[in-house]
Parts: sequence; C-alpha cells; structure tokens
Amino acid sequence: MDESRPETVVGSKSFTAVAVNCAAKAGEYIKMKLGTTGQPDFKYSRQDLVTEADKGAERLVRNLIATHFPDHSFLGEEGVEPGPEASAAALREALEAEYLWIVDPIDGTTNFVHGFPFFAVSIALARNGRVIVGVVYDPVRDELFVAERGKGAYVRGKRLKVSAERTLGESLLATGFSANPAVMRINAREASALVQKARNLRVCGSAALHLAYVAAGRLSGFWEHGLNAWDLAAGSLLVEEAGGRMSGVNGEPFDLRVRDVAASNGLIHDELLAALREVE
Ligand code: 2AM
Ligand code: CA
Repeated sequence: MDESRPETVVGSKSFTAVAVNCAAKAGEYIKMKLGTTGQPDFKYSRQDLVTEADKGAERLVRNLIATHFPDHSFLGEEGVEPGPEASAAALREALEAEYLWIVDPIDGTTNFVHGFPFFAVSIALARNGRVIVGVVYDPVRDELFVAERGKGAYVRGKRLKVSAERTLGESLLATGFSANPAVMRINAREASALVQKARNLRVCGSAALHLAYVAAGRLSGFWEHGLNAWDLAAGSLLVEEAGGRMSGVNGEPFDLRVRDVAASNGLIHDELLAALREVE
C-alpha cells in the first residue's frame, strides 16, 4: 500500500478502464433522465441549452475521476463559462496540466431536450495536451466507442476502420450547425455546396458521435465550425486510431485548440477541404 496516496484512491485501475466506467455510468444516468428534465436553461444563446441532466452527469464523472485520480485536472463543458472566449481561456489553462480529463456529459444536448435519439457522453484523457484515451458512449444504441493512442479504436470488441470511399461523389458527409448566427450562415452555404458534391449530407447534432461514425466507417467525412475541446477530444482519437485524418478546415494540423474542424477517412480529405475553400 502506498502511504502517500489518500485513502480515497481506488486501486490501480487503468486510465481506459476508468474512462469506460465513467462513460457507462453517465450514459445510464442521462438515458434515465431522457424526457424528464423539463425546460432547459439557455447558456450563451437560445440555441445553447443546458439541462439538469448535463450538470448531474458531469458531477458524476468528475467525482468518479477524482476518486481514482485525485491529482489529475478536469475540464468539463458545464464547469466553464459559456461562449468561445471563456472556453478558449479555460482550455489554455487546463492544457498546462500533465493529465487532463476532458468531458462533455451530453454531446447533443439539443437532441436530448427534444428526445431525438442521437447524443453521447464524451470522455478523453490528455497527457501534456495530447489525447491518449478517448471514449464516446451512445446510451440509446448502447454503443461504446473506445480508443487508446497506438492501440486502435474499438466498438463492442470490433476494431474500427474508416471507410474506403475515394471521392466526395461517393461520400456520405456530416456537418453541424453552430449556435452562432454568423457562423451558421457560412455553414449553411457550405452545406448547400457540399451536399451537391457528395452522395448526401447528414446533420445529426452531436460532433462526438459524428466523429465516432467517421471512425466506424459509417460516415466518410465531417466538418464543423466553433467546436470546443470537449466536443472533439475523444472523437478525434477514435478517428486517428481508426486510420482516418483530423485537421483544421484550412488544413492546419489538428490539436485541441482547433475549433473549426474536418475529419475524414483520409482518402477524401483534400477534396473535402478544397470544396470548403471554394465556398464564398
Ligand atoms: P453540445 O450538445 O454539447 O452543446 C452540434 O452541431 C454540435 O455543436 C454538438 O456537438 C454540440 O455540443 C455543439 N454545440 C452546440 N451549441 C454550441 C455552442 N453554442 N458552442 C459550441 N458548440 C456548440
Ligand atoms: Ca458538446
């Protein structure tokens, strides 16, 4: 027994085991709350919603992680003031930690509020600013997507692999509409242009699940503007470990500070970025 560790530390569970356990527990909790949370509160705008379920699930995950790893830092969507500037500032500070857990208790809150069954718990662990574990859990389908850096990405014990489409014309794409009206207008023009080039376009309302679907080969590519680290951290590792590519929409290398993001099977990435660049 290590005397220097507080009594609350539970054994030597692996980071991934804790992430999986937290995601499963939080997923069960939000599924139980589905349809019972009443009116949401507005955060930054009338599109930016939060419910008691978001706050309760985040508390649950934060407490579980603190039990296992009391020295680790924690960045959760509900612990940060609303708005892009506050998010960026919180992330800058948080990334200085050696171990940082990045948690979105419900990615797809608007869907959750409306009972549209496409939302997920997203939990990632970054070491010195680089994601090393990522878990995205869809409690409705009971699909838990998990990745460890260098060890691949899995769902239900099956290794994930991105899809094989080579052109936009054969691709099923997804995007997400930001709550910011100016960004939404740009995004609407992009969506209009891209849907004409691709096989089709989906806008399902959870960036974390869209990324998991790119990793699983169910979507060929995805882009969205104005995302936060908690929307992206876990899903980005799923995509990379499934053989896909992450970048900024202008082609810059992906890291947790990038907010305008493209993800794909790799094969269509340059064509996707070029098509986005063409949009006026
Ligand atoms: P959320 O449900 O956790 O808020 C949908 O297009 C994606 O954008 C979701 O991942 C959603 O995460 C995120 N999102 C919704 N409103 C947002 C906002 N105001 N700022 C940043 N991201 C937002
Ligand atoms: Ca989110």
